[in-house]
Amino acid sequence: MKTVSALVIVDVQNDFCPGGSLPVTDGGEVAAALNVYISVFKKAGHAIYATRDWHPSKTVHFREQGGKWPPHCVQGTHGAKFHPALKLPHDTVIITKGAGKDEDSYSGFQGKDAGGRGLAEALRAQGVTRIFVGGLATDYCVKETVIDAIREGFEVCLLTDAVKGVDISPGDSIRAIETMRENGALTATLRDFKTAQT
Ligand code: VGL
Ligand code: ZN
Repeated sequence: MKTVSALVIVDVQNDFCPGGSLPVTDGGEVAAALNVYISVFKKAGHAIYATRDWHPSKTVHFREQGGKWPPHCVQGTHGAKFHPALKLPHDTVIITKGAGKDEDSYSGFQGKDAGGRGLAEALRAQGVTRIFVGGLATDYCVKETVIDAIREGFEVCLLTDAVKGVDISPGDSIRAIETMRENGALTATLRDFKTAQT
């Protein structure tokens, strides 16, 4: 079967970056790495997807309603916007997730595109069989997105130089990468793409 690739960028939003309400240390730095991947994938003619956390102001996901997190990525706020350093092409497919007040979800595969299609359905409609995943945060949304992608039958490659984690407990991100590998994810860095191109 023909392999068709896509780039899936997970939750590179202001609230997950320094200055935001749930900042990942150096979260903004993934934008620079992802911009290089964006141009590599664009040149190859591959589709680009970007997920966004998109919560109502009250949701079971937030501490005040019994969840785990301080408010973040509230719909329509500055914190919910993609980080300004991330150069998303105009035809990026935006996947919105966590929009329901009873939704305590992490995976991009629980999100929907502008037409209401789930991520798996949208990818399949474009014939995508393999996804390359980067973004925030390694130990939450990236991990859940990768594991769901494998469960949905996609080949998955984690871009380890384009992810950063929350690390509430030290080592969470490293353990998350191990878990993704155990589930069948491959890993790569930009260097693999440069050598593949020459
Ligand atoms: C995320 C915590 C809460 C993430 C989202 O994008 O990894 N983490 N909501
Ligand atoms: Zn969230």
